[in-house]
Amino acid sequence: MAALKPVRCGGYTLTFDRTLLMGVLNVTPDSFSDGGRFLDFDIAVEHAREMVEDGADILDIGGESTRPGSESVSEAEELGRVLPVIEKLVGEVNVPVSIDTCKPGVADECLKAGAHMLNDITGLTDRRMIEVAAEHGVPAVAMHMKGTPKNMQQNPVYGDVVAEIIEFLGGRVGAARDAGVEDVIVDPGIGFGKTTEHNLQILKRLGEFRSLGCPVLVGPSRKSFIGNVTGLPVDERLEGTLAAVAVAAMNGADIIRVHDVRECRRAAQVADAVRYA
Ligand code: HH2
Repeated sequence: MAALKPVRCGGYTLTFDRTLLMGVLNVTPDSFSDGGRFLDFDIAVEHAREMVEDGADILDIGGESTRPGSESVSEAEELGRVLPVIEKLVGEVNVPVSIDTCKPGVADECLKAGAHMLNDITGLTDRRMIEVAAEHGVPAVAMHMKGTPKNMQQNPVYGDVVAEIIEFLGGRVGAARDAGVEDVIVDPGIGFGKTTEHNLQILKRLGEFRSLGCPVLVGPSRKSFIGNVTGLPVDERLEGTLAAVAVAAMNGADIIRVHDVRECRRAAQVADAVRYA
């Protein structure tokens, strides 16, 4: 497989000679694992700084929970949560800042404020989202989801889960590139319309997503499949997350989206030592 070309994010360049970590900052009252912890501006900014110190290569800022069963919030509400934090962080941290949203209006405002990357859990299926990414010249993450957060966990069925997701993502990469988005990052969307078995297959066969020729991002952190395997609640899934990070790195992840950056950095370092040995 040809080496991936570096991805430019504003003044930053992501290179793929080790596993990169995207640190999660949820400025929400209701995210599945950390809802309410970072709604306060000062606490959110402090946590972001800590993640950078701990080794985050990218920060991903979200203002709307997409946990199973969640309801959408208004654009104004979402912007009110994320925009002040993004404005503050782009001026002071030394890593790219990504906006995690499925609303083109939110993406546009945050990119105008200086965010460097767009993360769309709806896979760039809204034409306007592709246009926003192209207009700002930023890389865009296209994530696969079956259904919507409200209904996605109601008996998701696939033939070959990996093949179906690759086909979907291939279409989104083509559409985004045709509209002028230079760099698309693909994400199979762990937990978004998938059973535990589907998520395990995705991690096991992650290398197959490299056939798309794009960087592969994956987000296993603290998710239910880890709870289902270990029988543990969300606040006791760190060790399971570390195992998933090591497996993802070994199986070809380029970027892993995580909450516990310090611990995941250490796990990824060891996995990378083996991966690149
Ligand atoms: N997972 C979540 C949110 N955004 N983006 C990408 N690209 N990939 C993911 O796997 C992914 C994502 C869900 O996790 P979290 O943000 O912690 O929870 P919530 O949606 O409840 O805020």
